[in-house]
Amino acid sequence: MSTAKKSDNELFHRYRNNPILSVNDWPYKANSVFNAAAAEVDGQILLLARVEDYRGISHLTTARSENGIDDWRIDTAPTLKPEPDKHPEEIWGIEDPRITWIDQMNQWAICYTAYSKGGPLVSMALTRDFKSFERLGPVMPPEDKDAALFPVQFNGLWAMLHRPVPISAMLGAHIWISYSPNLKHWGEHQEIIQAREGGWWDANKIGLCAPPMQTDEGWLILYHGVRTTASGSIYRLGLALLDLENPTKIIRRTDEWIFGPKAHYEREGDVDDVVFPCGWIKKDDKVLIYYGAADSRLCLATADFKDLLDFVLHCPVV
Ligand code: M1P
Repeated sequence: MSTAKKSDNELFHRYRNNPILSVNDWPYKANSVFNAAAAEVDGQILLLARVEDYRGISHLTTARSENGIDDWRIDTAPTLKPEPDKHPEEIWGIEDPRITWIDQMNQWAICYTAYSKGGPLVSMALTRDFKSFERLGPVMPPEDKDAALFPVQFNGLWAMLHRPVPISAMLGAHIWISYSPNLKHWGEHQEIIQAREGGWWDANKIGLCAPPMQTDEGWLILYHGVRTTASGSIYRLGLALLDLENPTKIIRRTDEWIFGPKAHYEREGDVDDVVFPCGWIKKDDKVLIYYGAADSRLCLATADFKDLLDFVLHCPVV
């Protein structure tokens, strides 16, 4: 893969020909294509992209590629559309999916944001082929988003990371873990990664990006931190490591961000200064992140898996 030189302090190299997908490639009219989940399906890279239409309502559409870089084959119509008649919580669209392969169920689980009249909430669907979907409906009430499942059970329970938002912004928005016996009913809620305070890059509001990645050292977590400035928010990325056996326990966390908006396609768009990956793929010794740039287009960046792990392992013990 041909990549651009990595910027200072960043572990990821931007793909030289970013963006990899935009509305210019889309087979039907759309305002923006961004925040895609990613999975390796039948030897191909599948992206489940958030597509926003000209009403401002989002749906999800798949794009498939042999090499995960170009020659994308895009569904000619929305793959997963909001169904407000059956699912009123989807009235204002469905957004920001994360995909996890559940070996035990022999299918993919998709966590996505359903935009209800009461605010954004976490919904879930299952699929074997990304053509037909079994909706499980809302699994967390509003406001809650940025959710993904772990691929395995812990003591017989499924686990999900998610980001509820408290009544007062003063309390900060943090990453929680919850457990379920059946993917439908969730409990044992616990806050595990806190947004920092004051001048930090991840002060006050954080959220999970891609689903947890299993490594020998622990569950590798990619999350975004939102810095509020006089001219708007800046979305940057950091890493954390959770205990393999007990993901409620956080082992390490990066103090510095590892990737942030720098390229023009990340700095300018419908929402400036946003990098927002909902999917990552480990391919041999590389990790590929697929990220929404400025809420407008889809981009790719790669890192050495070893560099990511070394970096987080050299960060302070939490
Ligand atoms: O505009 C930036 C992002 O804002 C929201 O993310 P979060 O609630 O985690 O801050 C989402 O609307 C997301 O889709 C969007 O990219």
